[in-house]
Amino acid sequence: MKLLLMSTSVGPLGSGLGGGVELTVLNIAFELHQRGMKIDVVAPMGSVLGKITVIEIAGELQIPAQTLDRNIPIVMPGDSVLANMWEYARKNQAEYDLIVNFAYDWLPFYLTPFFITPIAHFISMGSLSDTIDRIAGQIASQFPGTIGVYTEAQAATFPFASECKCLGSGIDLSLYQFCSQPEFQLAWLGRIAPEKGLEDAVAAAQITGIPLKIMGKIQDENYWQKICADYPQAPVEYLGFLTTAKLQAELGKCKALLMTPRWVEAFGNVAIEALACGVPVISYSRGGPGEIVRDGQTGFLVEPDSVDGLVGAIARLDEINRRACRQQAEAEYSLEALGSRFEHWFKSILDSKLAKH
Ligand code: HBI
Repeated sequence: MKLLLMSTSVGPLGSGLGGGVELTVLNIAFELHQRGMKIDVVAPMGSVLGKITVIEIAGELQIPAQTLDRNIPIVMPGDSVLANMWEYARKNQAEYDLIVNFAYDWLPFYLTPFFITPIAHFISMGSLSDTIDRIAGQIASQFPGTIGVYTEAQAATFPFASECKCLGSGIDLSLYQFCSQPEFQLAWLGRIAPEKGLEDAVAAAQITGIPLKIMGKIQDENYWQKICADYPQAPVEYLGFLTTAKLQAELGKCKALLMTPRWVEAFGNVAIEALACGVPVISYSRGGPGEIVRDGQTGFLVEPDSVDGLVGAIARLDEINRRACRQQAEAEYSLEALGSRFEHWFKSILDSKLAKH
């Protein structure tokens, strides 16, 4: 199978601006390449992806959809990297059996009927805009089976929920070391932006007095500065946007990962990174983490937006067996399992395409 993966349009792969979907593109590309498929990735200038061929495209990045209101008109910069990426796809489509879109934008959906090569769309967030809901719904009914998502909870946010294929996620477990003896610290991972609710984790650190290690890309500087101003005494340390090797070494030393999503987190790749290190996950029971964490077994699910709930769960961490966390990651979130789910999805699209002719 020859695949062309069209990356997210909000930042180069490897920059962290694309959040969890960067990891998904990287993992799918590596795993399917491992299986002997021809994989090319089209992404904004500055993207790096190891041994996988990346076609770097110039142009202005898209505005992150989660920063915009639900019902604004479609916005595209003049020299749009997204438009340039899809111009490349149009010109080279004949070389590929399937094109896979990972951008959460109107254009790729709109262009789908104009292409000869079939296009699969992996949607990486819950419903954020009326225009995406509408155009993706049209594609879902015109090209059944071509919309993929992470979780049921994410699918449920869309009017076309029943048309979505739930693919879950996965990571290269060999990159994550199990740690049985944590230090007196907690972790928070992710893009530092309002929808991630970091302030609640900082508040919980202040109440419990347990140091909080914060890792991830500062996407919204004002938001980060406000947290620092609001919690000057909180025992927190920002470690930066780390490589997986450094991230898992720090994460493994933590008593738990705190997840505080304000939105319906589509998946929460950071949750399976923690489990892979043997780190229990304490998360608001919202979105993807609600389908990942086995409450009381591999972490705790807490009433959304309840800092007291986080504090109560932190007090119960001794109930959790850290080995059970690693075992869940191995059972459910391996790269092999993820690769098979995507490969099966792609083949079902090609089979139905052939069936049409
Ligand atoms: N916003 N417009 C737009 N396009 C994307 O591809 C996009 C986004 N916001 C966030 C995002 N992608 C990723 O960080 C998440 O899908 C994980």
